Amino acid sequence: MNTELQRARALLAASGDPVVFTGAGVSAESGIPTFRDALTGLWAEYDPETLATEAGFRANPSLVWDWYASRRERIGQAEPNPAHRAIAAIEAARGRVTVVTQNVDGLHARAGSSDVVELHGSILRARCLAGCGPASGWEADLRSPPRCRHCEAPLRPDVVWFGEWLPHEAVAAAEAAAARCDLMLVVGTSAQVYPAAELPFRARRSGAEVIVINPEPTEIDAIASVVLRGRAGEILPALLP
Ligand code: BV8
Ligand code: ZN
Repeated sequence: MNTELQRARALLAASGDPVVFTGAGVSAESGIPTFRDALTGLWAEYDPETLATEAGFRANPSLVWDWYASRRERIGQAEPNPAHRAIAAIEAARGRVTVVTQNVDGLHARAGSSDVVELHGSILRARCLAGCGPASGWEADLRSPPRCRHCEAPLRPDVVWFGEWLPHEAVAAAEAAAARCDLMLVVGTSAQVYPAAELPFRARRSGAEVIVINPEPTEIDAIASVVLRGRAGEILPALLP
């Protein structure tokens, strides 16, 4: 076993309060394209940062809704992969492990993680564009935005779009976890989207060790105690006792 993996195993074994921070890469081996790869087919010519915005939705509700509907269908056919399961196994072995995710696919919960902070909401829920009611589930086969039954405004996916504030309770929980943990596993994120990408730096400032798991280099590598260059579905199971 290589020394970096041995060091990471030792850090996890010694940790009293590990937190896992994940991005789209943790779901890649479930067959879910990472965020920037998600724009294929009909949406290939669109920039996610314009499509994943309220203005983009208001300009073309059916196009944006269909993009989310197709992603949601794909997620419905996907299964948690060994990375999600290894994270749930860490919790099963030690009790509480907070998972702070940027993903909207719900796969951590489906793998068995019970303390999941969804910083960017969930594609599995929808809410009224006019904000008149709570989020709810939506039927998968709708091909254009359903209407709110209270005010007739279109429903929108219950995700955080670019230019929108993150849910304050999720931000508070994520910041508390980053401040409290003695180890943060940073898995499958390009760390380009803020304020989420701030969290590993916050954990480091609070004295936590940081382990990065990613096939590609990221800005978080500079503050990492260990960088494991590879895929989460292979590396995370190898960290378990
Ligand atoms: C905000 C939900 C305050 C939707 C997402 C100008 C105007 C306004 C805001 C900004 C601006 N300029 C910058 C900003 C801030 C902006 C931002 O950060 N932009 C970036 C692009 C620079 N942030 C925001 O707008 C946030 N809100 O700032 O509010 C505000 C309020 C009002 C006015 C102004 C400001 C909101 C950000 C949330 C956006 N919503 N998702 C949806 O999903 O459709 S973000 C979306 O992209 C994903 O959720 C995800 O978080 C992100 C992509 O990041 P990753 O998860 O890291 O995925 P990525 O594909 O990038 O990387 C995958 C990684 O996995 C890679 O490193 C790869 O190597 C690795 N990998 C691949 N395979 C594997 C693997 N790793 C391990 N194993 C493998 N097998
Ligand atoms: Zn409404």
